[in-house]
Amino acid sequence: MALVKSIQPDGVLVLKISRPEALNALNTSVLNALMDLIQEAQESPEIKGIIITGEGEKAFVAGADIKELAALDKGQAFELSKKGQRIFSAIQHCSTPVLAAVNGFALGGGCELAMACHMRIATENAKFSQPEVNLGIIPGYGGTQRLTQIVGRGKALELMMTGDMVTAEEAKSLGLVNHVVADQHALMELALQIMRKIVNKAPVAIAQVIKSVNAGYAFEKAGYEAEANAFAECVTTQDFVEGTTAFIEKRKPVFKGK
Ligand code: CO8
Repeated sequence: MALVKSIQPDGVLVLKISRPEALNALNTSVLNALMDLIQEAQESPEIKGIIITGEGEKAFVAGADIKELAALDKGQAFELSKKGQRIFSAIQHCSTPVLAAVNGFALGGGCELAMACHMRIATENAKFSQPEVNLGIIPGYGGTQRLTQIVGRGKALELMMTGDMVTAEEAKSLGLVNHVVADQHALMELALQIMRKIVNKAPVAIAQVIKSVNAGYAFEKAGYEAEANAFAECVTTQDFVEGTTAFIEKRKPVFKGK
């Protein structure tokens, strides 16, 4: 099972993405399971809070599954981008609070997943980036919009154009992460502590905080549409073939601008 769920005291659901052989990369089956479980959790009166994390100490999620992406044509790329955007939007708009406990690499779609959550905490070894340009593509699960909202336009453009990784401490100074802790044990402890604090407040008030904050971003629909179209456009290039092939062959890509 690529997405493992466990219910903790106080009605906190922990969703653990578990594909350690691919550093927990998001393939279609993980995305589908995530959508189902988020919807189920939101409708369940027993679930009061949700924590999303990754299996192991190395990765939260190292991105979309590049081997799956490599086979996409333009239409499929557009559809997959829209699908991921819908799922991550369901997380952002979930009336049950959702916290990302980032236990290692949060790259590409992994960083986008963390940003869709209502808040993020991370271990010291966590690293964040939008490295899609190394593959000849761009973020396609809402990252162009959410990274810009969280860290501001200039820094978001720098991170998306360089593909640079930032450490957990740097991410905290950018406002991308709320708290940094030493290790995975401390991470789950803090995640549960924050969630317990929240779930003991008035649930209707919590849901209304989420709704009101999200209402301020209702204008961004055009940005998501532009992102899905732009992602699909990138998939038609030779640079995308070169970028994904180079990753699979474990070498540096040579881009030609076509
Ligand atoms: N997809 C698939 N497999 C992956 C991924 C991934 N994103 N990341 C790592 N893996 C696999 C590796 O291929 C490797 O498998 P194998 O053992 O079979 O060769 C295994 O995980 C371990 O990885 P490494 O050997 O590379 O481990 P290292 O410690 O040397 O490096 C890194 C760790 C730096 C994290 C490296 O694995 C890496 O750079 N990974 C890719 C990161 C990346 O580029 N992520 C972005 C992907 S694109 C994306 O997320 C787009 C989102 C929007 C999609 C929209 C859809 C339409």
